[in-house]
Amino acid sequence: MEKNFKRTLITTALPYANGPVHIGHLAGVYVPADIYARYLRAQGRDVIMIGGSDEHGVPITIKAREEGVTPQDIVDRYHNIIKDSMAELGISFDIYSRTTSDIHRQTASEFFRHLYDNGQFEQQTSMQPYDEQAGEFLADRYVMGTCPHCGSDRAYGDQCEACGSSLNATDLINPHSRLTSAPVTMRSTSHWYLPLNKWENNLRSWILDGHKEWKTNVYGQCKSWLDLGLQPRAVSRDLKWGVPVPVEGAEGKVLYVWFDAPIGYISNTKELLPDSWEKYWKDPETRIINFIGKDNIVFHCIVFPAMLMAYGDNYQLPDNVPANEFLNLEGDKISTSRNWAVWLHEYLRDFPGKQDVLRYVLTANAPESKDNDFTWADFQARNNNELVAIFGNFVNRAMVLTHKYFAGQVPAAGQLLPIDTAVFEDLARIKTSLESNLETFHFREALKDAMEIARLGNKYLQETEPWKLAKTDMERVATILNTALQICANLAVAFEPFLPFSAGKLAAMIGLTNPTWADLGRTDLIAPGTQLATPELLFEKIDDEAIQAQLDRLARIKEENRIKNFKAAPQAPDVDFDTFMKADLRVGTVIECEKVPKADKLLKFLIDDGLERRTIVSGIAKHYKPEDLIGKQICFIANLPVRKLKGIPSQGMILSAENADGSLVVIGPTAPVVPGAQVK
Ligand code: B3M
Ligand code: ZN
Repeated sequence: MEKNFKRTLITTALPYANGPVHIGHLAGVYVPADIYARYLRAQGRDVIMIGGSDEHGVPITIKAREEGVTPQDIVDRYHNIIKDSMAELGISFDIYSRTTSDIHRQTASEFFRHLYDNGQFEQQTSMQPYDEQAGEFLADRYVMGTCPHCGSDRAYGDQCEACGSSLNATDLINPHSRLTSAPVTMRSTSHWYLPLNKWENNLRSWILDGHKEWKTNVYGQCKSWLDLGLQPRAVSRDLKWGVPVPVEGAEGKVLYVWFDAPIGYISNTKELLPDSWEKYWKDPETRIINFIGKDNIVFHCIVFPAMLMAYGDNYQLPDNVPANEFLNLEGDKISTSRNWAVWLHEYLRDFPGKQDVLRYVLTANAPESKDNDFTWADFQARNNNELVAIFGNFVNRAMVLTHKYFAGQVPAAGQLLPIDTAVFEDLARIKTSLESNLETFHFREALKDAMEIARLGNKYLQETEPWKLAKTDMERVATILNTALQICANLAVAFEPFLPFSAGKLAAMIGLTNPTWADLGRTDLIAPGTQLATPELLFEKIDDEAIQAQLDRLARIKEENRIKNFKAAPQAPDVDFDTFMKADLRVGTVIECEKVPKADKLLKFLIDDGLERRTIVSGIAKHYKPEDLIGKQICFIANLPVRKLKGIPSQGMILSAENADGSLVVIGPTAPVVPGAQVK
């Protein structure tokens, strides 16, 4: 439901401070939120954008334990990396704070206490996993055991990473504690629950009747949650890291991370505006927009709104929650634990000064309505074929021609044809579409609109060919270049939300100061006589080597993961010694090696075996070039019956080891031995 509003509060999901941010976070949340905030600011609207790190929760404690440091050390490290890298990317938070701040702890604590005092919680007792040796309750993530679905013995109490099924700690076979390895027992413990069922009707009418305009993925997820019926949800945990439950007798209990984290939006607003924060949260003329990823929908559309309803005091609910789907990387799901990601701080190190290229690619490819894939080939193509070839090229031509014919001064348009108005009719049409896409969170389409302006500019110069008129009609050339430069100025305005660095550079080059959104579409943005700066390229080609370096890095990570995930096969049943000794294992030297025609797996060897030489056929052609094996010493079984492979009698079997990726490595002695040496 559209309403009149005076101000906008933009919130961005608070990233967990247990790792740096990656392109998935950026494409899903921070880049779109930043585009929107910059757009509203350029319009002179009252807007604040709130961000911060989510510094509680179990994964942070696990990481701290693994590294032998405190949870505070972990969050300090990642909070700073995240904060600095997002600032460098130009994400224009009005505040980027953290949930370990005093003001947050107080705010979250007070929020809980207020609900508690007003009887908004139910207390319930349940059986929870417990580690007798450590004397602690165990979060699901701290319980490990055998997966009932796939048999992996490394499943966690919330999920099995081997088969992907989500679990309860009680589903695991032989559950044991990750703290001490002790077997897990069950103990009863009491927690506070928010009865979501009590708010179900309010939530239904607020979302299902009141917000039909929400994105279909968001609306659909809410509807299926509501249709299933809501249950009370625990909002406290037995854990040492978090905001203590502010109730007597609650020692050793903290607020559940998903209870305190969204309150972080409120605390961070308070920290930013100690005197006026309330109008951003409690005035019905404020519009609240939550930018999040799809895995956070239920918390932002159901749980947090129920918390706000339960609190009362005029807290406003979000007007829109434009959640995005996921971005994959080179066809695989991005994963912090598998290091399968492009990390923002590493990108900024590897591509200095190219913030806008990443912003551009992530917007052009934003997973707005379905999961999307980031590939380095696409990154390079979009930079070279779009930013360089269209946007950069147009601006550069306009600049260079003005320097050539008018010594770099913006020419006055000729008398007869003051400005090419047809161009500006196109601009007006683009502006309408651009605005409507921005207002409705269709940032990919909005970016296409902005790019349309650059295409328009290129087409205009291509059709008018001012370089051909220079000898005969300088008045016409003046009109054309004035028009082209006004298009450049429009580009600086239109691109500011998307590519703030390049838009700023462009504005400075053409002497455009403090443009606002209202300037978009104007034909008189830069005055005749304005001196242009020396032309500088807005974008540069990205070469194949830079891309290859990134692909190599990903290939290395894939390899590392393969090794990490390799699980040795279970040991085979015993074989008695005498039987084993019957196998005649020997070392031989490869004299000849060649591919077997019409058999893509087979290599044919001639082996010096210290006797008469023998032929062996082996299925390793996919793993070796024949010439690389000639002269090598290899281990083989000498006394197998002769077997014909592709018609060739093979007199033995060459031994190889199978690597984690299925590749085969031939086995040989670690120092030269005489051909025919027996293996004992
Ligand atoms: N930290 C989950 C996430 O990063 C969580 C978001 C909190 S928003 C209040 O996906
Ligand atoms: Zn499993």
